[in-house]
Amino acid sequence: MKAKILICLAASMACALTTLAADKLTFGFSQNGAESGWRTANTESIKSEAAKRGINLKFADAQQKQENQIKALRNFIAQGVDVIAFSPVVETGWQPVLEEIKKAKIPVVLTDRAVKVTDDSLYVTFIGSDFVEEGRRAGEWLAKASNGKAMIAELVGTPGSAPAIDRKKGFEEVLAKHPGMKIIKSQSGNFTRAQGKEVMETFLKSPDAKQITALFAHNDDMALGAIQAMEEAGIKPGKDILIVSIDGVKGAFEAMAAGKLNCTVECNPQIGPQLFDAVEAIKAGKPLPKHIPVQEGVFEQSQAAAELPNRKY
Ligand code: GYE
Repeated sequence: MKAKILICLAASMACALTTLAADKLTFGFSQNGAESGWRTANTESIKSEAAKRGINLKFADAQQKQENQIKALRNFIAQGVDVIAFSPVVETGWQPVLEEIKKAKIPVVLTDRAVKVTDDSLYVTFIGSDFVEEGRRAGEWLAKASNGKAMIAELVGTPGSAPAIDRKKGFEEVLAKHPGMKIIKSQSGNFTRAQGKEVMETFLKSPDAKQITALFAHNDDMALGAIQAMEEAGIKPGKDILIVSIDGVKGAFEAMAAGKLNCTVECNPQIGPQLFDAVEAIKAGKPLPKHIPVQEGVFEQSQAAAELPNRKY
């Protein structure tokens, strides 16, 4: 009798386990790269949340190349994943592959960066920050800190990417209200520390280098590279040149605590929990808003030491 019960129990457990395995959601995520501290934290947030929820994550890194990302998306279609999400490296050129995904009836979530398409039914929702607002926040901080007088060098993000386009737009909106603030140099550093340093070196070698009083970097990594270039050129970052950047990574807080960076505008990469809430809502057939914003703030030097121990990325 006992043996029979045990056999029954074992059989139903096995059955429950197979159902669980069959129910396990398969999720394809195409990350745009590994270019910055922000990106590393973003990948970590998505991977750890997938593991926590027992989601079968298929992860692909596109190394900041759209063609790699399109290949990864087509692979996800071929594998018949339940949901696809991706962080699009650039804004344009997605319509055809999104149509292929729609034909395959796979729901799409955009994370971090938005796309330009004529048909917004090609994705369910976009989870990400308001990059124009981040640019405005950086501009407003600089206007205040410089009393509306600044000759600005700008380190632009990846060309054609939503954060590069929108941060510039928001920043320039503020400049339009301050005739004493001008961008006198502007070049892309592709969101990396190495290229941020290289471009700053060229800025500092140009004949009008002495005019630069401020730096706006579209992300912290490029600002950190530029700080190195300034120090090597005998310039005091954060003093001779005011520096404002975006992201709020740990390295930026360390640089602020050391007096080398003046301000960072937060852009929160920890979107794993919001992403999988959305994925699970889609699977449960619940409606979602077209844009799910991410919460973030602005931090100055005076707050850096106190905030540093709280930084998770
Ligand atoms: O600011 C930058 C990264 O898309 C918000 O991409 C993201 C940006 C982030 O490389 O560091």
